[in-house]
Amino acid sequence: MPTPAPPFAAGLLAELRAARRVMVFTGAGVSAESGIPTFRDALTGLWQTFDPMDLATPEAFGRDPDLVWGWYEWRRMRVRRAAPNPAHRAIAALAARVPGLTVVTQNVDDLHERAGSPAVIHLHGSLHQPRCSLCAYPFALPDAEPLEPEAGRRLAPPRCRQCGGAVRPGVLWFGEALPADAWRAAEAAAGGCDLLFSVGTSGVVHPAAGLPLLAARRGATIVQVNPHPTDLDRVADHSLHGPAGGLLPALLAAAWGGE
Ligand code: BV8
Ligand code: ZN
Repeated sequence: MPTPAPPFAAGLLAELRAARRVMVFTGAGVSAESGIPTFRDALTGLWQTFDPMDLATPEAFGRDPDLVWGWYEWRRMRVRRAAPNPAHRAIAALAARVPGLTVVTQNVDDLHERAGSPAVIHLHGSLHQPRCSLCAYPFALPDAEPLEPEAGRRLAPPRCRQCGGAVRPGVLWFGEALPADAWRAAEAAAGGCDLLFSVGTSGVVHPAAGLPLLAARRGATIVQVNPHPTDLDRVADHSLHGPAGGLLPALLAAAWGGE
């Protein structure tokens, strides 16, 4: 029996129904109920197993490409076996309710797309678009499921067909600049929305973490969905403390009923 959703503030429901341009900004927490470990949650967080600076940097890949490629293939295999959860599906369903919806994610999984969200903006790249680390030539991942390396087991990265360079994951590592077009689109969405959902992010990675603040400065209503408080609690108009997989479908049902 799912936990009954808390009554939502009438103001929140009215603002949501009146919103014409909505931005949904997500982090690893939106995929947590799909079984994908988040980075910083105690006990389950991937970073607990690894030091992020040991693996999610270009230097780490240069130093030990097999360890880094093995870790990302392990993560890609986890994502491939996972399914979108009710939070991803509620976000996809929101597109039918608001005229202008933009989904901006820090995640490198494809669960938003698999739930039906079109044109997702990936600020930190994707597990599904590896490329050559030397000439950036795209690498076509084989259809077969990746080898299941135990976390931390090494896998030699494939070689580029063009130049023989080592293929790297298509994600953005610490110290790398965000893709300019994605960042521009995300800033425009944050600066132009009436309402911004911040779902499942601890808000510690920049410059992505600045997007809800930009929206708030421009007068947007900020709705945070996270079981735990974050720095954004100070800024959000509404902080819904609970799992997104329960709260988002309940919020949409409360706002629009079964219409
Ligand atoms: C750049 C891809 C410049 C790889 C990632 C000091 C201060 C400020 C900034 C910096 C600094 N020192 C360095 C920097 C910059 C650095 C940075 O921000 N560092 C941080 C750690 C301090 N940023 C960068 O390097 C960025 N680039 O600045 O470039 C530049 C400019 C020009 C030229 C050259 C360079 C690049 C950052 C991108 C790093 N790549 N990911 C990979 O995936 O391996 S970041 C990684 O963290 C993921 O993308 C992830 O999304 C992101 C943020 O984490 P969250 O998504 O928030 O996940 P987290 O686990 O933290 O939180 C999950 C939340 O979910 C929790 O709050 C939890 O309560 C909640 N939750 C749990 N369950 C649920 C839930 N919520 C809802 N429902 C649930 N069921
Ligand atoms: Zn190459």
